[in-house]
Amino acid sequence: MGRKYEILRLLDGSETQAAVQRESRGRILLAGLEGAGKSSLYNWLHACEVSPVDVMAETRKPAEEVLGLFTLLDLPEQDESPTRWSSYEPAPTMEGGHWGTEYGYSPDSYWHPPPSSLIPEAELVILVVDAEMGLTPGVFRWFCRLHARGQPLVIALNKIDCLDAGGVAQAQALEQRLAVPVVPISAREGTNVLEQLLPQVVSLCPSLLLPLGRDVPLFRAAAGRALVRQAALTCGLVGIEPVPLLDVPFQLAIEARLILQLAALYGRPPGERGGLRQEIVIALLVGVSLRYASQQLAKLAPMVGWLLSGLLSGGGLWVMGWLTLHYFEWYGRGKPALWAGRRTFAALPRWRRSEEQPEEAREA
Ligand SMILES: Nc1nc2c(ncn2[C@@H]2O[C@H](COP(=O)(O)OP(=O)(O)OP(=O)(O)O)[C@@H](O)[C@H]2O)c(=O)[nH]1
Ligand SMILES: [Mg+2]
Repeated sequence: MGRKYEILRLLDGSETQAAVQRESRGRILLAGLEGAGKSSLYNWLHACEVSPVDVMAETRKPAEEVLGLFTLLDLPEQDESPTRWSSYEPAPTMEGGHWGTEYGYSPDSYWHPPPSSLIPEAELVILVVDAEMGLTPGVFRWFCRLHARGQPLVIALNKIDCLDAGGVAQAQALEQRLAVPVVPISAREGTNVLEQLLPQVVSLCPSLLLPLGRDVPLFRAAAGRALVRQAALTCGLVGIEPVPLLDVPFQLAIEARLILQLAALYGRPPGERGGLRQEIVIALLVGVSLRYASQQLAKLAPMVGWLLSGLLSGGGLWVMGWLTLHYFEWYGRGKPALWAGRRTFAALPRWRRSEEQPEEAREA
């Protein structure tokens, strides 16, 4: 790689890329008793019918279904051992001398749920609870098991469309009782899912912001905006330091990382053939040069200058991040980039735009 690409190595460094790739992976366990609404929630988030929704919720299926970021886990209502059943749960019925013959299950397969040790690893657990059923002994037992594993846990109190007053009172009561966040939702209608449930997930486990944005198209733009906000805040704080130019490497690193994160969010990994290397450099050069010039000037005046510098830093990154976000947003839709910088540089001879653009984008 020639000298002119050295700056690319700095900005598009493999360490930053690897860190962003690590951030892009994650796992969320979507657990709940049968019929609680796991499949409905997954399908609503992904705007398609991927996981079958059962009208006959008691139908038995494999306990675990891995779908990208989410692992759907059916939790049987009954405890692991029939001998441990107590008076509040009915004993299994015998059908003509056979156990559960209508479903074709033997006592072993029918009554043995996955042991706790087989619950898949995840960064966070969403326990889906049927609001109409409430906190049954079965739900409570599984809650205790999942909670004891130490991963962050949020309860999605589902089917609130069937309750009066949106299930707010039930959610509060459950939250007080179990001391974990409870979000009332309707998986069927999508009520509170994007507005409350996913933000709650991210606040419990911030590293899931990027994977969630990647996996859930409806949440992508919100995740992008949150990433831009976080980076702008960090950049603003770094920009307050008083020594001119000392902050520049840090600012560049924050900026490059943000672009890599946004690229990962929209499934455009830098470094791929015809990838984003040039775009990263253009973003950094165009967005940064004006900002740093004014910032370094501002540092000549103490106190006010430092604050001004921090504001310029954070504000500049916010504008650049916002433009980048829109660029990816439009690029993903196959439309021409809105970003003026891209158009300017599109005329450069080394710009291998034709190799990387989707067919519709080239036609547009
Ligand atoms: N009213 C209402 N019904 C819902 C809601 N979410 C799910 N249901 C219904 O509840 C039933 C079970 O939903 P599923 O999404 O299949 O539940 P599940 O947890 O995946 O069930 P299993 O895969 O059998 O464990 C279906 O009839 C859904 O239509 C909701 O928010 N409101
Ligand atoms: Mg299901």
